[in-house]
Amino acid sequence: MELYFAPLSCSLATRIALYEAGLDAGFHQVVLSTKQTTDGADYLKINPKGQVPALLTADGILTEGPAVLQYVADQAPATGLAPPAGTRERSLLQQWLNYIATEIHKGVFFLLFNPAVPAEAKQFARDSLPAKYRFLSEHLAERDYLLDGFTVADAYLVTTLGWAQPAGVDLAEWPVLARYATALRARPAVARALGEELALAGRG
Ligand SMILES: N[C@@H](CCC(=O)N[C@@H](CS)C(=O)NCC(=O)O)C(=O)O
Repeated sequence: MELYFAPLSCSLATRIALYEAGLDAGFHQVVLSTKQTTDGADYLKINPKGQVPALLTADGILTEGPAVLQYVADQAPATGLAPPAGTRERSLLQQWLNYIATEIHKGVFFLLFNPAVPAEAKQFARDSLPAKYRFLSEHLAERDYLLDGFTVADAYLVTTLGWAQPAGVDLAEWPVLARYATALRARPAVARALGEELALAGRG
């Protein structure tokens, strides 16, 4: 498997999942502004959407973070990174992945980070975050993970929590989420993935 990624972006969740799963993978850094990989490939020929993550598998290219994360988890079913397909628990995992992708990732941070987004839209996104963080805080108040154990949804959520500070959101105001992020970042696979991508982003 080959992961196409950009440091500290949403593709970090897939790197975390790969390390949690103990799977071998190659990594190719994508420069999102030029759609080139740092090893000189035209990324649009690999993923015409030009977005990360993309995972090259023996069967071809797979895109969309929630799909990629579940694919990785399914390569290592014993790890419990995703509950078995067809169960209610698997639907709950998909519920979380979709919530993070649409409400947190695209609904807030995509807007806050994109320089082309007008200030009013950014403010709208910023104002929508407390209700979402309150919902997550209430869910995680008595739990260590979104589901019963660590899953790829936690890999995705901890990735997005890393965007709070650069977006000017003080996670200290959300102690449940701060505790959750700190605990997850202490997991060896998360620490390794985050450490590597911080270094690649020049923040190591
Ligand atoms: N729908 C895609 C969105 C992925 C996405 O937004 N990736 C961002 C990085 S976090 C990206 O590649 N941005 C560059 C671009 O959209 O051109 C998914 O869920 O995987």
